[in-house]
Amino acid sequence: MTARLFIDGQWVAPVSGETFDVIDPGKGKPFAEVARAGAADVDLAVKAARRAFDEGPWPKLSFAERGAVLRKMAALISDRIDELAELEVRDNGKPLPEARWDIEDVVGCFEYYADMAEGFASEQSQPVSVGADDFTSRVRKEPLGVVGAIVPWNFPMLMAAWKVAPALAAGCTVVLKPSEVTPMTALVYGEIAEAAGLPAGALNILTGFGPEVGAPLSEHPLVDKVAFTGSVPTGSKIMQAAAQDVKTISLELGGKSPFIVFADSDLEAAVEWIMFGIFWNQGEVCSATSRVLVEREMYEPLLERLSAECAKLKIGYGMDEDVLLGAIVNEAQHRKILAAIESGKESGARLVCGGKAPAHLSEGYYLEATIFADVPTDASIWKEEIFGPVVCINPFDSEAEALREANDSEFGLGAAVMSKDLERCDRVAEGLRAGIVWINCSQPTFIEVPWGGYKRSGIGRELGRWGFEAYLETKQITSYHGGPWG
Ligand code: TXE
Repeated sequence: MTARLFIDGQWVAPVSGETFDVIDPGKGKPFAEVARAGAADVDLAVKAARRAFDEGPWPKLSFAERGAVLRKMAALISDRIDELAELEVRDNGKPLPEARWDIEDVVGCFEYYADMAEGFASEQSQPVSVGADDFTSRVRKEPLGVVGAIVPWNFPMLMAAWKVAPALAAGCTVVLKPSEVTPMTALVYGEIAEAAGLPAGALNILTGFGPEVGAPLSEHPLVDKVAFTGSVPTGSKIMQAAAQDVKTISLELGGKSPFIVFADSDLEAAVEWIMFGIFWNQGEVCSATSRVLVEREMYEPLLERLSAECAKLKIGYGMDEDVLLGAIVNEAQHRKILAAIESGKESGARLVCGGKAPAHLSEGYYLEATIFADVPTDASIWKEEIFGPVVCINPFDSEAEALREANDSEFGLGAAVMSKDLERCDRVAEGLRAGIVWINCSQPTFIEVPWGGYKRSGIGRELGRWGFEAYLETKQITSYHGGPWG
């Protein structure tokens, strides 16, 4: 599969014959070479997906038949968990146990949508009363068409699964474009698709760069929907490209997720969830707990405890034992985070701990766990997504102030609230303008519930039945029984 694209069930070289290196961020060195697709390959892949959709058999199978193929894919991925987790560590830099969770979640995602497809067949035709005696209507759910799935580098195989599994279960055909930064596990989907007996063209995989593959894919007139996870500027470009042909889109974009901690909270619980919320996956998480608002009484004690915990975090290569903070995904992201830290220092915020690359690691792209306190609310580190192990913490004096500060953001993906007063938690949860709100925790993600953001954090929802219906069209079929048919 190396340096090949997966198009129409075949492993093929890109039209240009070009390749590019994949870097292991934990070592800062190349470890693989993949094909560099371009617009010509996009055209071939989209046409293969179009043919597979228009001529079948994939969209014409029953939901239950497709469910069975997805179940096989889940089993095949499950058989390769160890290998795939290691590949994800080398590609992305995350610690091995976290990479294992990712792959386990990939398996869970394919199983979940296999179940959903199998249980969905009976829902295809529901009579609807239309209030006119001579008419009956029924509503059918049908696959939406050809999907361009464009995914980022923070959870490479999992973000692809969130799109590929429900899209295939629904009967769509897919062109998957992984991030150029982490293309390796996406290619394995091609092997899994072959082994599971997915028909040729139902899933196509193109490795390559955003402007060279993502842009022509989102502009291609034969694509019906673009499903995207990534940055706001790229999401906006995709939305503009999709507008040309009035394509359906779903966008899961950035965040600057607040966590409100009231002073009646258990201090250790707050420490645990904040540490997890911002340092899990090196903080390269769209819903990361990047802004913490702490009721003043607890502010200094919490900062002290968090700083002590940061000092204990083992930073290092993702394959090494006990590592909790792995490598930043690449040099560019490392540079971007360091620049954000510099701007934080210049803003007058207090650097509580971290703020630089750890001295003991001479190769790879590592950063210390970093905490800023007393952050001016107009500083860019308070407002903009950093996408790294950097948390900003400020005090508050009243519930109303906390809610106002939490909502004062152009983003609205995740948010969290912690208090022993559960009524207050519910009240605050309802007041938070975000698509995902956690009470007394932060980050746990379940496949059964919708995932997506308010405001600039995106459009549409993934996961659960919402993430399945996002790949279905809704058709009414209305029959007249009056006149000669009466
Ligand atoms: O994102 P891009 P990048 C944020 C995070 C990070 C920043 C930049 O703040 O620092 O984005 O990361 C493809 N048309 N997030 O540059 O560009 C690209 O090849 C179509 C948040 O990696 O959004 C990749 O496959 N596609 C985020 C995908 O888009 C294009 C996760 C995402 O890359 C394209 C990652 C174009 N013109 C980064 N240009 C989250 N919400 O989880 C690029 N791409």
